[in-house]
Amino acid sequence: MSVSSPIAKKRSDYQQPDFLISHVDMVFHLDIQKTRVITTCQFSRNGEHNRPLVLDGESITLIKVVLNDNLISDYDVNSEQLTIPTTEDEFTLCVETVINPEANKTLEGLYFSAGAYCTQCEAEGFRKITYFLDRPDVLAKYDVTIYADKARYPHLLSNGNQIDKGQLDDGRHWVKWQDPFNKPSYLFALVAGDFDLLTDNFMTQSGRNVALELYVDKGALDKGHHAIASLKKAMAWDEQVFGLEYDLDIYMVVAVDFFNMGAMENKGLNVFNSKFVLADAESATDDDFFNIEAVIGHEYFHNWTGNRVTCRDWFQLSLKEGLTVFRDQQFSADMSSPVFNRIKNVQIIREHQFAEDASAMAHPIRPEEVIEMNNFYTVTVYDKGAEVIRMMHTLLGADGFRKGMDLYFARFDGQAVTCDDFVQAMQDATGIDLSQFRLWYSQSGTPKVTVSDEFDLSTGRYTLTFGQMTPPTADQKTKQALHIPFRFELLDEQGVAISDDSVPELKAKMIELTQDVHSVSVSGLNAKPTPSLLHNFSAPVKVDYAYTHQQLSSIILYSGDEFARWDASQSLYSRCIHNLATAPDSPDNALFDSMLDSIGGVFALADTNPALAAAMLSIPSFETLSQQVDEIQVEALYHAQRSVRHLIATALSDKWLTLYNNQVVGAYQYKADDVDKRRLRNLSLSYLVQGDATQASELLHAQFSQADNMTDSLGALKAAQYGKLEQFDQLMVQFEERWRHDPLVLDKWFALHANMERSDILARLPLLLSHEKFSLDNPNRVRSVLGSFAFYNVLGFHAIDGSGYKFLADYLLKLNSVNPQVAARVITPLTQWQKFDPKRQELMRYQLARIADCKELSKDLIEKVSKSLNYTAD
Ligand code: B3K
Ligand code: ZN
Repeated sequence: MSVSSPIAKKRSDYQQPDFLISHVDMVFHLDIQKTRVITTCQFSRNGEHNRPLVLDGESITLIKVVLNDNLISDYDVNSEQLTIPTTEDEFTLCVETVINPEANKTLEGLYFSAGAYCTQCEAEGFRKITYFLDRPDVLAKYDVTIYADKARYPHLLSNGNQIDKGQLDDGRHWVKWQDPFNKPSYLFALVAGDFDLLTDNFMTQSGRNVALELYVDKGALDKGHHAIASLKKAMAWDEQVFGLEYDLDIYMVVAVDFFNMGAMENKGLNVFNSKFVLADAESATDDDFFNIEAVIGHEYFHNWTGNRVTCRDWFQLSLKEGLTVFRDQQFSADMSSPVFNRIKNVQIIREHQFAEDASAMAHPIRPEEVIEMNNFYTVTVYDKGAEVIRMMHTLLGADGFRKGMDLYFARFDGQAVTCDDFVQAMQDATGIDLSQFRLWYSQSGTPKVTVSDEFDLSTGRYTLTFGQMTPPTADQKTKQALHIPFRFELLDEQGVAISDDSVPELKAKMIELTQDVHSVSVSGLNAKPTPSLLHNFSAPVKVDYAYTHQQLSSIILYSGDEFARWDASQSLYSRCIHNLATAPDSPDNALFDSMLDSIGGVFALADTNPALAAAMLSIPSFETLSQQVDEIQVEALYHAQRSVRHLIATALSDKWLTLYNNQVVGAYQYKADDVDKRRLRNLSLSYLVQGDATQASELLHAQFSQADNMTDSLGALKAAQYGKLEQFDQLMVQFEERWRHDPLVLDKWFALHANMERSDILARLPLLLSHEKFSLDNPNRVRSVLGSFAFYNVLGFHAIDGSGYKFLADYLLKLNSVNPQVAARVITPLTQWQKFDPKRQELMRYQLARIADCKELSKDLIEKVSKSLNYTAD
């Protein structure tokens, strides 16, 4: 079936705005159902034309329009626009609107939840607050005055500096804020509520004192210290690495429980999902601590990459997001283990971005057309975008990249620019030709680099040939050769890297692939070397080279690149799993021996490089394995993955027990050494539950009852879930009792239930959804249940009777009218039907068609569902 879609906006249709705004004055009279907003803007006509002023506006009630002090009525207003027929070149327009924050469950615009007012304007939410030129290339200075009841909303916050405040006789008070920086409307923010406040300060490198303020739910103050410490680290890091200082006198962060995504970088007033702010040892895991530091860093780094220099239009989103993800990745790497961080980055690409490329949603990091912008905050724009920035870093070197960044800010500070402007700055600062490199911005898809080699024993000449090819994607049939920085080295029989300065690629340990085929030759060798390929994942590509098992083992042991060692371990596991999935009755024993041998050797790394050891001892996820095959055989692949785990668990059981017992950690602290130990300990436990059940059960119980921290409690629960021990249900009951008051911990509990492998999962899910603590209004909760199920409960979601797909579709139809943005995220696994068997494809498409039939379908879902249903393979 085919579905027609609303009209898409195209990147090529960009036009400058007809009018500019120099100043915005806003007055908010906050009321839960009837908030009055009075917006007064100074407009000027942009260029020679006589077109009327057309403002964006959605879900708001227009009260009055005053043009240059005259009340007017000759305007046109419809559900999306307000058109003012004026011929003036400079004028003042005052628009009064009324909005209903309580009814706003989309969590976009101004909304009221959990007793507080909060805004979210990116990408196009400001138009739900007032009529405006709601586009990122209209920059203005804002004055904002907020009126509200003082007792209920003692804190009234907006961007910039507080410049005035007062008290009314009726119990209300008001605060006036002024943001001295020009900004686009998507960076506007307002928060009003009763919070606990944690304060600190940061002295910038030029000696300015910045007040840091963290606003959290009443009683949660103790959980804010890690976020504040992370913020200070991020501020110092940006000064050291990029020479970038914070520019206002105050930096505020507010944590809220109801938020569509992680956080938002509003100028001077970040709003965060409390998941990425609140942490203490008892309730947050090491991963939570890590993520808080990363997201706090990410939003802080946006102050320069996004706020000071912003996007000309939303097609350029990767200009700020790809670059800021790259910056937060570098920050996290500097704060902990670089290789472990790099592995995490790559896992996201392999699990999710490659899957997006293979689906109907495939798009370049700079999309060409968009129906609903919120659908393009994707792993492609963010994470592949970061990989593209990283490739420039690789090609230009750290110094060249820094020069490029300096030039970018010198040229474009205070402006709204394009991805091309960024690349041009990088090129101009270094003289390095990036013309072909720009294709990464316009071409979608996962390039495949096929490597082959030949060795002539008589001459000692070894030739390595690289071919690149990008398969067609749903959005783009023909592809061109890309500029790919491909890092590699050659290992001799002893595992030593071969050096030959007469071969430039070998000297640089990198070949720049720019054509369909390249080759590199080395002479004077007495044996065929082992190529160790794609060091540090130098490009977001798939590599195809016919390694022997011995070669992979040799890379695992000897490669000079830690990432490559991990990658070889994953290739070896993948081989075993695919071998078992396709030939369960005749496994390749030599392959399995080779794998167990190599992996057995990795245990020795646990003392010297525990982060790398933990990563190498973990097998690839189902999602990663899925991207390695043309058609996913769900049960075969899943059971093969489990069998290989089981084999590793039982064949190396003594080693797992020793490893478990060796990880002795004192009272909880979030510090690298302890994090590594807890990771190894919990990894060991998850293997141990597959072996001697009694022994594992005792260990697990002891760990669960003695844990002084959430990492170990949850580690025990996950191991119990994994081992399908009866203990699991019992521990979950205890866990719920202890944590039912804490929403963030309860989310973990919901998620553990939703991704549990059990035959009655579809009967249990409705129980979860009717749990008194479940609400479709709460995005974190929805993601915990529906998201965990659809993304990670492989056997449940892909049940061959289609019940998993139907379950998801039923709830998406409900969520559609509550929160379309979250619905459009959670639908992702259903849209990725292309790689499944014909029967499942049909079942998945059937549910998509059911969703498509919904009369009131949001633009968010229409875009995803219609693309997915209209997809045809070549
Ligand atoms: N810029 C925001 C994301 C906004 C998403 C809008 N649907 C958070 C971030 O990337 O930092
Ligand atoms: Zn961002």
